[in-house]
Amino acid sequence: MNRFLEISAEVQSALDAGRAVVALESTIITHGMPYPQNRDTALAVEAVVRENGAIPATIAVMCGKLRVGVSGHDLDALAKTGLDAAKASRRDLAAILAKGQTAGTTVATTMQIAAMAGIKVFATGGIGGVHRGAETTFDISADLNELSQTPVAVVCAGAKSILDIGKTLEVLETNGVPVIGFKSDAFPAFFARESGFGVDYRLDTPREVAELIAVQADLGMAAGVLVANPIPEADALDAAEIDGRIAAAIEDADNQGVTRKDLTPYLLNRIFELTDGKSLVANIALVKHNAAVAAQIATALAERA
Ligand code: PSU
Ligand code: MN
Repeated sequence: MNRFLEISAEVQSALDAGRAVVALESTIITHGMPYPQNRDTALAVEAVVRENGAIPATIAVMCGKLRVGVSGHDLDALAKTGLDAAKASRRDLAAILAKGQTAGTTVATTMQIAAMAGIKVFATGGIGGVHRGAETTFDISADLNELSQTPVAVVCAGAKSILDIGKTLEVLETNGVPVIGFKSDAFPAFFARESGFGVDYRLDTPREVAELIAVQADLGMAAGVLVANPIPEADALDAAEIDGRIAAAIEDADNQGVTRKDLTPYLLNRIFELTDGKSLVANIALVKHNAAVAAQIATALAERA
C-alpha cells in the first residue's frame, strides 16, 4: 500500500469483510455543482448506496493524501472548497500530492485510487471522452485511457453530447473496454436516454454484470468495464432542447477561448445557466440512479466471492 493512501475505518472494515463497497468521485463535488447542492447531493448519493446494501467510499485528494471514504466534516470542507480545489486527473496526481494540495478526483483518478484500495465498482454521473473537434484539438479525456488499464467497473449515464459520442465509443473499443447497457440497447446521452448509438452488450440484472466483471478479472484483463445506465424516464430532459443548449455552450467556450482541463467544467456550468438549473436537477437524479445500480452490482459481486 502506498504512503499516500488513507482509507476510512468504515471502508477498510467493509473491504476486509468482503462486503460491497462503491467508490464515488469528487470532481462532481468540487467542479460540478455549487455549494451547498454539491454537499447535499454527495450525502444523498451516499445514502442511496447504503439503501442498496453497500458502503459508499467518496474519493478525493485532501491535503496531500489520497482519501478513500471522505465523510462528515471533511466532506463539507471539500464541498465548500469547490472551485478553489484543483481538478486531479492522472497526470496531475504527483504534482498535487507533492505540494500537499486538495483536489477533486476525475473518473480517471477515482478509478486509479479505487483500484489501489481494492474497490471494484464505482458510480459517477458521466464520463469524460472525445471532445467534439478532437480531430484538431486532440482533446480526449484521460478517463478513456484509465478505462483501458484499471480494472474498475464504472456505472454512468453515458456521456453528455458536449462530447463526440461516436468517437468516444470508437476509442473505448480500441482500448478494449466492454460497454454494457444496463437494461438498455442504447448508449445513453446523460440527460437523454438515447444518443443514437448502441451498446456492445445489454445486460438486465446486477448479477449478470457482476458475472462479466468477474470473468474479465479471471482472464487477467487490465481494462475496466463501462456500465451505461440511462437516466430514469421521468427525469430525462427533452433531447432536442438540451442539444441546442449544449451547442450554444460549446460556441460560448470557443468564443471565450476555453480549452483543455477547463473545458469540461466550463461547459457543465454554462449548460446549468442556459437551462435555468434544469440540468442540475437531472444530473442529481441520474447520479442517484447510478449509485443504486452500482451498489446492487457491488452486492452481487460480493455474493459471488
Ligand atoms: N462529464 C460530465 N460530468 C462531469 C464530468 C464529466 O458529464 O462531472 C467530470 C468527471 O469528473 C470526468 C471529468 O472524469 O469531468 C472529465 O474531465 P476532462 O474532460 O477534463 O478529462
Ligand atoms: Mn480534456
